[in-house]
Amino acid sequence: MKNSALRWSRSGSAMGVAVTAALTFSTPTFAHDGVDHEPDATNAYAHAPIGVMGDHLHKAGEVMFSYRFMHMDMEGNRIGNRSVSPEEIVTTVPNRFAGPPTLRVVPTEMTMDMHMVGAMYAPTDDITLMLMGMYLEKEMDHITFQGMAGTTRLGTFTTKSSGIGDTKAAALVNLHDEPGHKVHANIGLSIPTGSITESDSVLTPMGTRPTLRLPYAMQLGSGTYDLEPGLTYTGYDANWGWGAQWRSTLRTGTNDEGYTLGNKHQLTGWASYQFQPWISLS
Ligand SMILES: [Cu+2]
Repeated sequence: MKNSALRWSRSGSAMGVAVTAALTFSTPTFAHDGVDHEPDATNAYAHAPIGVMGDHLHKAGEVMFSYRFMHMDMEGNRIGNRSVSPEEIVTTVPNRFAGPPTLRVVPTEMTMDMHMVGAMYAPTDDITLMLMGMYLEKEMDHITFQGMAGTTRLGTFTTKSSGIGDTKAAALVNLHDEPGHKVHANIGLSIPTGSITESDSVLTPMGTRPTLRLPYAMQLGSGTYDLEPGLTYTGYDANWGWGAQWRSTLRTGTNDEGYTLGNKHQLTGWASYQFQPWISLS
């Protein structure tokens, strides 16, 4: 009963901040030949925004290590586009499970910190291999309402989960490369290294504090091997860079806990202007 009330019904406003650092090594043979002025991966504006994975290929022999940090914050609850208060939820939103007729525990805020460590290596000019591991810290704040009905606030509680997330492996395959325009395929696999059995103590409407399995959003992985196909286009001229990426996450099978997360389809576009060779705005 209480577990059902912990489900993150709809995310409200979401915001994020991100930082990234990357280090590229290339063997002297492949280091800047100086023949053309095409941006390579060491130019800041050759990169897409941080949320975009696998946006660039490397030249044969190049190795890149990267660290990215992302912070995401989701606050409030919505039904459709309308913001709803915790009081409205506990008096109107039906509890789909056994127990009180409406939800009695309402999530109010969720934050996630992601630390991502990545490595890229290009065996040839046309193929770049990627491996990425991540460490996640998640927190969710809730309000618990007293008893089976009514709007008396009993108290608040925060659940936490942290640990390694799913590991991503990918091959980026060049499909088209001419000055100013590049297209590559992303062939990715997400390996279920993240835990799906995280639990924490919750405050129930009866005032007890049992330890329960956390909802899907608070788990650290999907629990399934996921295929991540995609297509990336990048373009540039003297000072501008732009691009678009389609990426899907297709779950395979059912995880050990007997569920499968939904498939995801994302389309991202970006543009950036180069002020200095080492900084860009996007
Ligand atoms: Cu790279």
